[in-house]
Amino acid sequence: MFPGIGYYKFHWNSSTIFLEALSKCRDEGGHLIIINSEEEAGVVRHLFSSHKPEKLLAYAGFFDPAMGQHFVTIFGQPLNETGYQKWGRHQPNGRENESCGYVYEDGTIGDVVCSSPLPFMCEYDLSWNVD
Ligand SMILES: [Ca+2]
Repeated sequence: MFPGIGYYKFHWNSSTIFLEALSKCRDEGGHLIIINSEEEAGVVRHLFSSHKPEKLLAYAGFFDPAMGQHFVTIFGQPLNETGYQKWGRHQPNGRENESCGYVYEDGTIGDVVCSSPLPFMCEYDLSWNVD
């Protein structure tokens, strides 16, 4: 729980493909993390540094559905409207074969092959445990 930002669950020890990560977050009542601010990127950095996973990237809630370098969130919002679009060095670089989004330990984002076994981060609305 990060006051004013949200609830997060870092499945840091998972080796999960993108679609499975997507449905696992949904099953838990949340969604794959979508970063909307520098503060939220700070949460990502914090979660990585406190868990120290073997793999330093985790699936996030955006992808490139047409594989044309037009990234949108899992809710269909263009990535450049989310308030945060800080790509890592040389990212996105996937062209046709890397169309799923991840967050890196430093809070930057990138694209990766959707069948890569990776950790993932879920996010929950702040009202999650209220009602
Ligand atoms: Ca990439």
